[in-house]
Amino acid sequence: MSTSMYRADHAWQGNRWNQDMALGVRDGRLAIDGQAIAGEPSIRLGKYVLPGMPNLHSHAFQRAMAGMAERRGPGDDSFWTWRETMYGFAQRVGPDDLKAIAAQLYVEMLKAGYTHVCEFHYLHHQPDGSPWPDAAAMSQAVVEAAEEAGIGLTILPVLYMTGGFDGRPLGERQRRFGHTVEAYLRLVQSLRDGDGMHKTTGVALHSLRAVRPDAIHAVLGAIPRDMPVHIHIAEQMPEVEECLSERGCRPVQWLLDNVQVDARWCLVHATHLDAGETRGLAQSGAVAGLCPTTEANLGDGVFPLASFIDQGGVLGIGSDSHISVSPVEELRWLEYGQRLVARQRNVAARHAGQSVGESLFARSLAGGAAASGTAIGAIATGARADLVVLDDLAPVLAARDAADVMDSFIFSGNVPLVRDVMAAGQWVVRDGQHIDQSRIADRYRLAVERLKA
Ligand code: NGQ
Ligand code: ZN
Repeated sequence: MSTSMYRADHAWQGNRWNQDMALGVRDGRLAIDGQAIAGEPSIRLGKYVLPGMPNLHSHAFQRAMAGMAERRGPGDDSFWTWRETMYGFAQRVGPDDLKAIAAQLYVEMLKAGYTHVCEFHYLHHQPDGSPWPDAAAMSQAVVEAAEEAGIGLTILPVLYMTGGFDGRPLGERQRRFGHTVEAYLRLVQSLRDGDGMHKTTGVALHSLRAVRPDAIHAVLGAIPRDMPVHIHIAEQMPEVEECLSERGCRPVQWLLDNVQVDARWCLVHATHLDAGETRGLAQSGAVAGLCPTTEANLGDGVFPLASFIDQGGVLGIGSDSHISVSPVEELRWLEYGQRLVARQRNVAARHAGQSVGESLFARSLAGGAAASGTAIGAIATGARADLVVLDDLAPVLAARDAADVMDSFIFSGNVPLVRDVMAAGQWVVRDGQHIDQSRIADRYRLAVERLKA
């Protein structure tokens, strides 16, 4: 296969803007030759070219209920009342629905500048809890949706076994999520067969509430050492308190003390951390998976960003419940949550002169790539060719130097500044439009109307 040559006026590389960069794309991956030479045959991508952002946490089916849990119930609403609404919706979703919803969601992600998604997938079985004739039917629906949309996928089949820290059985509406360890490992193995540049299989433990210690150890002992491992860890205070009373320590501490937490781990919603946990998590090299718009929407709490960064912690972003689908909004709210609590400005920039937008963008590329378990998140030789071209004619970028572009992109835009998106060397978004968006949106509408009926 031949190499296609592109050039960018400014390319985000190695945590900074490099000027006049030549980018080769071959077999879906990048080959960087260095500075573009004027007059050399190549296609100009645009003025500002970024690596696509990995989205490290998604429950695709929840996209179709976004906005449907914002009406007050009889008492005080909370994460737990939202979860009841979500369970009610989840009951009705079958493989075709899931494929239609996920494909629409992934189109939206690409248009917003995400080029990879880690799908934390636990809607495994039929509504009554029995397996589909093809036990992997729901996972397969996710895989096919990602292929249709053209987004990179880390499929994380989720192990879900118990309804709480005390080991109580799954509730009636959780039965669709359940597996034995043996059946779970069979699912993981069957999904690994199709792995390649576009798809990586990892594992996910739903939470310490849902997986007993012996099952955690059994899974970790059975999978390759380099497989990504994701877990929901400390999102809500009631789960921190339940962990304290059942296990005598907080959830992040329990994990750090009982398994080898390292760079292949992603701790999603590591929201509630004491000082020791913040240090331990930062030193472990694991990724803190932050989902600021969902965490705000669900009333979770605020992550200790400044001290985590200061201790060398790794972080990435996810859109989780998809109440919003945009890396811009995740990063903006990550910073704004800190400002509101600390009554300070420019929190994610940790030294004088540093840009908040650049700090957050660079960190979430690196953490997102680590959580995805594949070579993405950088404009570098060998990385998958996932590129985002900004709309440099957008008024909010007028008169901005490269040094101010990231902050303007993250903080000042109200319309998407993403113009073109390349995923694995293929154009999937041109001029703000996804190449298959009308077919995928039409099918999505039919699916959600069917689910409503
Ligand atoms: C989930 N979502 O699995 O979809 C969870 C809620 C739970 C978020 N944590 C359910 N945002 O944690 O039990
Ligand atoms: Zn989640």
